[in-house]
Amino acid sequence: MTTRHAPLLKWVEEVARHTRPDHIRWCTGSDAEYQQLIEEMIASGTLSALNPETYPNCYLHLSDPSDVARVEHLTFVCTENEEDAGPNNNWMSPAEAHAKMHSLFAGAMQGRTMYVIPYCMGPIDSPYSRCGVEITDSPYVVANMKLMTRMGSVALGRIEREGKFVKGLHSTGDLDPERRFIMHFPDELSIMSIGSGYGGNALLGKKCHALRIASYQARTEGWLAEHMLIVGIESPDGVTHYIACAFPSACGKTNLAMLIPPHSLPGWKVWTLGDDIAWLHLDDEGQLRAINPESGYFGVVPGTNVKTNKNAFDMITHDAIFTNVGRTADNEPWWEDKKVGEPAYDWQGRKYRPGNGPAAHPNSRFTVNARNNPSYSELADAPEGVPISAIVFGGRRAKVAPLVFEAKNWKHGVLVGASVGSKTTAAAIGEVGVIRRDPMAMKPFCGYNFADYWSHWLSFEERTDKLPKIFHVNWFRQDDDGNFLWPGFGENLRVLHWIIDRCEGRIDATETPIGYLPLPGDIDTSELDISPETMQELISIDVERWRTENQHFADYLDDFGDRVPDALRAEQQRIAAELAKL
Ligand code: GTP
Ligand code: SPV
Ligand code: MN
Repeated sequence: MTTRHAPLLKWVEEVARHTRPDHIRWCTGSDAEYQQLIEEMIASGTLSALNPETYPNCYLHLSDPSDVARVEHLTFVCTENEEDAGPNNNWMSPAEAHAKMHSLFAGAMQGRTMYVIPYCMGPIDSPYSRCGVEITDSPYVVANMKLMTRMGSVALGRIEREGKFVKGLHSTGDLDPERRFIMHFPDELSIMSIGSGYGGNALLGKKCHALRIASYQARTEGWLAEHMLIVGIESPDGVTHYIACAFPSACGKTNLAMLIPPHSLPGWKVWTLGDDIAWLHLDDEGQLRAINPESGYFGVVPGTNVKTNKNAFDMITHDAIFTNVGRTADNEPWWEDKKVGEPAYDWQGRKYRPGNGPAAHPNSRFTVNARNNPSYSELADAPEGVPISAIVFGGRRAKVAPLVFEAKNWKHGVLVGASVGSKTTAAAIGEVGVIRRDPMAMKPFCGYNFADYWSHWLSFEERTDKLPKIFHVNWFRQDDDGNFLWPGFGENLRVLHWIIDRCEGRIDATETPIGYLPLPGDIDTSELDISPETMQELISIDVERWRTENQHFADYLDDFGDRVPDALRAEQQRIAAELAKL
């Protein structure tokens, strides 16, 4: 296989001349090709097969111990003007970045096979979908792209018809963190990544294309590329509301997207459309619609068990790739909080010893096709996407943020999104557990200046009068001993129930400067082991803490100077003034 698309052919030839692979392989995306790659990786030691009785077609990959998460400090947005990348991004001039990458890629693929992966982000027939081609020397990347995107011949067909595609060049290089960079050239629709084989650093269709490059394109084209799950909530009367939720990395998107309703909410059903990324467009009627550009999941493994997320637990018992988990003596994958089995080996392949730390790396991941998920919605393949009733922001906050509140209007909702703060997690290299500003859960993923991004969000109000309501949730409130106050997981449906009731105008709420809070009793707590006092604490605000929070946000906006939209400043000042009066 090759292509009749001349610019693609020319680029592939140029890359091959420069990186000097032994072989070039155009990927068709067939099941046979996947199986062959798996066998080659088993032969080379890149993968090992897990227990074929209990985990059929499941494989384990152990990455280099220095290559276990996204590297935000080595990720750059390369625009001509530094201001266009904004203080939220690392910036390098395109000329300097090209020079650096050119020398790092010289001969990088010698002795290796170069794979050419045409892929389509989004349903293959959707006008909202976009294509790309990733060139990589990692067969592990090819296998993951097969599970997570529509890749191969179908995507190449669309590229040949449309002509336009995002160019992604990837090599694992020598895995030396000193020679690891992830560069984005939004004006050239191109990405270059070297020195890592892990997740978002290497699967270029995901964060690099579907968020950083796509957000940049979306701004000029009038849509949004967001770090959001998409879930359908069907009430017992048969009405389904689609909700898009933006939570930072490892803050609960996958879990919410495939939630199992608790016994106390009989007749409710949950449908998964996506667990990580949403592309949002206004349709001809002014309705906001979402598609999921991905077709598989790259999800956090630790914490997944029958109680927390049975859908995920079941879907990773077959046809899955595990990265950096431990293993039991009978060759099943093992991770912290799995609740069954015992670890025999850890994620570095060593005999398990508690003194060496957890058996599974905290950012260990599973890769599966979305169709493995028992709650998969066929509408994930609908070219027109699904209509969105509510947008929900959230973060990991031990204090301050209540369980749920509703923004007063779109402008206020944009402030609620822009002021998201959350504890850092193991999804990125760096300190874990420190609060940082993570606007719209896009801090690591917005491909341009956040101030311009907030203006773009605000501009939707001028284009339609049918925008969804905006909410904020926090599943992670803790008491002074560090215990979670809210049970979370399946029980989060109780909060979604309140959100839907608010969207339907069925219930009232308490008005406060930060938004509308649930009235006591409106969040159903039947069958929950939670005291009325705790529940009251979860749905009220601590005025002093919110004054500090508002001031932190005001200081954060200062980093963006004059580019901050006036409407956002005005919202922040309104809230400050109202809080001062309490
Ligand atoms: P990325 O894939 O990194 O974007 O993460 P994500 O937002 O999809 O996070 P995910 O759902 O994988 O959850 C990450 C961690 O948070 C897991 O260890 C979960 O067990 C835990 N978690 C998810 N939902 C809840 C919840 O409602 N309550 C509590 N306490 N923990 C949760
Ligand atoms: C995240 O970090 O938000 C992820 C995992 O979803 S990765 O694909 O590695 O970015
Ligand atoms: Mn993510």
